[in-house]
Amino acid sequence: MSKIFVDACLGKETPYTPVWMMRQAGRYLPEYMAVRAEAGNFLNLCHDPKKACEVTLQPVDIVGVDAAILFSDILVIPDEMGMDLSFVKGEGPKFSDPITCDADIERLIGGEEAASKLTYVYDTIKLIKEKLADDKALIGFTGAPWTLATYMIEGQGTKTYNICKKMMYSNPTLLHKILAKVTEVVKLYMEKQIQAGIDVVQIFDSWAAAIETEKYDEFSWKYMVEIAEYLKEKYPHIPIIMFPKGIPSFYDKVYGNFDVFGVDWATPMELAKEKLGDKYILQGNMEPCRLYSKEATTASVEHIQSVMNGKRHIFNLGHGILPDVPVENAKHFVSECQRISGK
Ligand code: 1CP
Repeated sequence: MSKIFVDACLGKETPYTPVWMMRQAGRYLPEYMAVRAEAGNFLNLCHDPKKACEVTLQPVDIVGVDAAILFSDILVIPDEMGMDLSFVKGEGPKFSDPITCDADIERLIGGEEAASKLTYVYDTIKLIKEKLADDKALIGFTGAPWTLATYMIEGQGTKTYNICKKMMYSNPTLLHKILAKVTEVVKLYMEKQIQAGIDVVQIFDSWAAAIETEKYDEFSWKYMVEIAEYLKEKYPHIPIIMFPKGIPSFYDKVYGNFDVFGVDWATPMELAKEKLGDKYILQGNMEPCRLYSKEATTASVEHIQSVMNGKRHIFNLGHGILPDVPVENAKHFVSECQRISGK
């Protein structure tokens, strides 16, 4: 059976425009909170294929999206490279020994060895594929090497990125060594996700906007393209979505062999269409906070539809859904996208 989401990613005509939401499996769903409570904590949930499968499927059943996204986190990659991830309540992710020098990089587990440790992710994918309806797609994902490196170098989330940027300008060779080592793991990790059964790949560069335009290709985009090209050569039928958040000034320079470009909420869809719409399918881009109001949601869906006209487009938010959004409003977004595009 064909999957409307995969068809849309590959530029084939579809009966309506598919829709999903970034971070759709998560804290705004009471059903997610119940499973997370059973698991004890977030990382236990990631490590438990049965429970991770269950929360992956929840938004498909409850909200009616056209694709599921694997429930995991981008930070399991540095964790399995030996960096000891923890989530401190109220403070987010933490790595106790951030990378500061060559010796730290050498200590990291690389390549096949690191990718092979993520078996719980591949087991989750296999379980999801047994249970997901044939017409729905499963999206696998990774963080972009740059976004992963920000956590590996700062040891946690950051507002200023001062430690990574100090490295970027005063010791770029060291930063490139980290990025190259992460890229090798990510290539094999995504290849194993494909072999386990994912239908589509998304690469999240959530912290793209921390890099000045002139340096964006050198420190992030080229590594994302390297991953995409490695996968496309071996698995040309698997669509790849690139989501570099907040870099409209780089749109003129975007290149590479991938299928879908994710547009963030601060970039006008008109601009994305003009610069990238002929070359790539566009995904996005409602401002996620519009989900607090049904009227604001409908107005945005109508606007996006008026720009994209149901062609070469996938509906989504322009970044992740927030935990305090009413489930009813998330359902409203999905049903409005489907109504407006003719489902
Ligand atoms: O308390 C909880 O239940 C944990 C909250 C949570 C969840 C639900 C975290 C911690 N991660 C996730 C799941 C997750 N993370 C998914 C799968 C679910 C889905 O999308 O439906 C995905 C794709 C991610 C990806 C992710 N993790 C990104 C990239 C996407 C984005 O939103 O920009 C990033 C940057 C992370 C890091 C992360 N994970 C979690 C936290 C609190 C953070 C830090 C965010 C920050 O630094 O601000």
